[in-house]
Amino acid sequence: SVEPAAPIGTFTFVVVSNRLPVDFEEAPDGSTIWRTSPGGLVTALEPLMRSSGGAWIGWPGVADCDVEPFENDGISIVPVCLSARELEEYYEGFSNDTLWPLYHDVIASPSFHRETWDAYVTVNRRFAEAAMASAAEGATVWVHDYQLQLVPRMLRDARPDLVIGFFNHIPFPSYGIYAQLPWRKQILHGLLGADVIGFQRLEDAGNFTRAVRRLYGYPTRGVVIDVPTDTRQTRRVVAKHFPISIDAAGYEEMARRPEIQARARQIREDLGNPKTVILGVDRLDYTKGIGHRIKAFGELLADGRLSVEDVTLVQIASPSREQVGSYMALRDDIELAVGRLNGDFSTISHTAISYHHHGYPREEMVAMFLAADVMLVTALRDGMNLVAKEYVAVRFDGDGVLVLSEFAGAADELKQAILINPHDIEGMKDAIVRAVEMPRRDRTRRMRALRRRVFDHDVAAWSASFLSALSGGAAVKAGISDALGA
Ligand code: GDG
Repeated sequence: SVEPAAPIGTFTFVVVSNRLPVDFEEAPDGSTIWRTSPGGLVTALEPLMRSSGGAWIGWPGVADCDVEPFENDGISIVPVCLSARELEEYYEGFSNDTLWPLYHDVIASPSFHRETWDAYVTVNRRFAEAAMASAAEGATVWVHDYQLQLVPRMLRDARPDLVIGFFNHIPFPSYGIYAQLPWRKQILHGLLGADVIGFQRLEDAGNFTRAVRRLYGYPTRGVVIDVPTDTRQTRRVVAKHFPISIDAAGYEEMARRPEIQARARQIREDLGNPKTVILGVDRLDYTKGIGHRIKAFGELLADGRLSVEDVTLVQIASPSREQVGSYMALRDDIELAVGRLNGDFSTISHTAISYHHHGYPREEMVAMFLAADVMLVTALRDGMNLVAKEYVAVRFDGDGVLVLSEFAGAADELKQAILINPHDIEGMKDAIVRAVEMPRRDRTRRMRALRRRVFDHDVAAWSASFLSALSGGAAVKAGISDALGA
């Protein structure tokens, strides 16, 4: 093997993501409390992290903190500290105001600022250095998402001994859009430092490979890209889709708990026992099509095709990126639309839209899924959309109708949902009415097929297939194959 040129650590499996899977909180007495934040990625990687003695590198969620590495629930946590200025430029700026809108087909217009790019490079380097200092010789390092696209190359240059994977959780845009990015070549170069680059959809992987051909002219064969090295050889890089999923059994287990079922009944009762409860659950983000959904619902009430006596729309909009200007404007737009619609259609006893700008505990989310007859996922663009899969996993009763945007990655798998184009308001209105009126037999038939898909392709299967593509023999050497059941 090649002699590592940088300091090396002791971990054979290292995960790098912008956010750590723990939340930092300060107790009233000034001491630090760490709370595990129950994201999908943690659930997916937890067993593997424990059995392989893995380390997780990431930002702890507060600016200017100075925290030493520590262990949480059997996982080693390595905090990367960021200043308030870096957060503004690297996270709110380049990640969320440049890359996020660009990669979501410019639904909002991306800003291009040279200073925020510089911060992106600096912060990516800090993450890469933390990863290197943790990774043992020959370790597997799995880097996540659009905030850290330069890390694979930084790792490869300093530590050619590492096996490097990258997974992009959001879409990768078509070349015509990607080409707008002033740093388009640097980002591709950064990603091509990985051995395997994973995407949600087949189309994302194709878009990436086409961009590599256009901007670098490297030869590609199917999922393989031959990347030239300094020594006039080529390195084989795989760019392939690995659709992410959820801990389906975990969701079903929660849904079967008597107290959660009781809570679901209570929710319906508190809403005035409408015939139909329609639900939307999203981060308050302009990619999620919340405004389009509200427009369609409002028109259905205005047309008299639905009535507030029978139908309530519950919209959970969890607070998100509240420091970014476009998100502040979005919140105003959505809340104006909700307020208008409720003003026009609600009665004293029936509210048209029950709107909540809150985050809820996961148990409460599961109870809402159980309480909802129709689930609306109307994203204008979405890497995957886990909410769609969670709804399906929860519905062990075989009931419930999923209305799903074609522009969410989940639509590639969840074919038995009612698929919609959220830009087509008439089409969306028809789909909602169809969902509300669907006979029980059809609901069950569709839900059964959807559930089969989600349970057969759960998050454990996702991480296993990514890591086996990454490793071939390397994961076996590193001793992480046992944890995968290989
Ligand atoms: C990115 C990509 C891709 C939401 N509100 C609450 C809450 N949630 C949970 C949901 C779900 C998760 O957050 C959101 O995941 P999504 O996939 O729907 O969307 P993004 O946040 O945009 O995620 C996306 C994903 O990464 C994974 O690769 O699917 O396309 O954009 O799990 O249930 N959870 C709780 N309270 C809330 O109020 N507990």
